[in-house]
Amino acid sequence: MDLSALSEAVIQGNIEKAKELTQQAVDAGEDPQILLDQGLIMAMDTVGENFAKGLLFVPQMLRSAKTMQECLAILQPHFQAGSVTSKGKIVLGTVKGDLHDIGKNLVAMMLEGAGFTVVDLGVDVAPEAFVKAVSEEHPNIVGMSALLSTTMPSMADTVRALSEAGLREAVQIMIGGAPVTAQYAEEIGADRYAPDAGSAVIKAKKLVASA
Ligand code: B1M
Repeated sequence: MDLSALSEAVIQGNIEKAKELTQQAVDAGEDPQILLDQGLIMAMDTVGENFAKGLLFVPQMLRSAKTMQECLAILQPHFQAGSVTSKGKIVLGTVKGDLHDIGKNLVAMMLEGAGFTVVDLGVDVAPEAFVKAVSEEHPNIVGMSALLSTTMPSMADTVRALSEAGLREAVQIMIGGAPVTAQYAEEIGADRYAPDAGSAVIKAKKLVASA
């Protein structure tokens, strides 16, 4: 299926058109993963490139983000595996100072679909809030997302805060987000880096199994 019309609708921030095309594609039996990767995520990459080139501005970026979120809501039921027993618990959030949540929400959606219990702390999550959630929720994994190079250091602050609270050994830490790398994960003492939502699920399963 040609997904260029869907991508274009997301780039234009045309919510109604994008929803209609997503629904049509789902009804026609298109693989939700292909819709996601080749229709929606590729569109957001173009939006990011256009923003970086000064071809569009924050309000348009916001509109495209809203469009993507509405399309994701249509895809969400198709990623739910309906697992009964929890595979483990993950406390997840976008780090302090960072408001990007589409990738984090996608990671949450995929993990839930794979049977994990997800405690989503939202965006702009301070290290202390991660520490509080870990002491209250006793998760297997702490997941942090950052989309800005300026907010990545908050991941290191959170690892440090967990150590200072005596909770570092009680959890596995996974990080991700566009500017994040495996090397950065190693540098700050996180256990795993995942480049996308699919690998986040695979790595979460391995982390729980190895704990
Ligand atoms: Co912003 N933004 N943004 N933005 N934005 C980027 C990130 C940017 C790369 C655009 C650009 O310049 N090319 C740039 C960052 C540059 C940098 O630091 N390296 C940028 C900037 C500069 C900014 C502002 C500073 C702009 C301004 O105000 N001047 C501002 C900052 C606000 C803040 O956070 N304090 C800002 C604001 C915004 C909006 C609010 C308008 C909006 C976000 C809306 C929302 O999220 N609700 C927005 C958007 C939409 C983007 C782009 C266009 C798209 C992000 C996105 O949703 N991608 C983005 C450009 C880009 O990334 N191509 C950009 C789709 C999403 C599915 O991918 O989030 O990467 P992603 O998630 C992936 C993986 O990274 C991974 O899995 C996901 C799915 O496969 N992953 C994990 C993510 N988290 C993970 C966690 C894991 C594992 C994997 O484990 C726990």
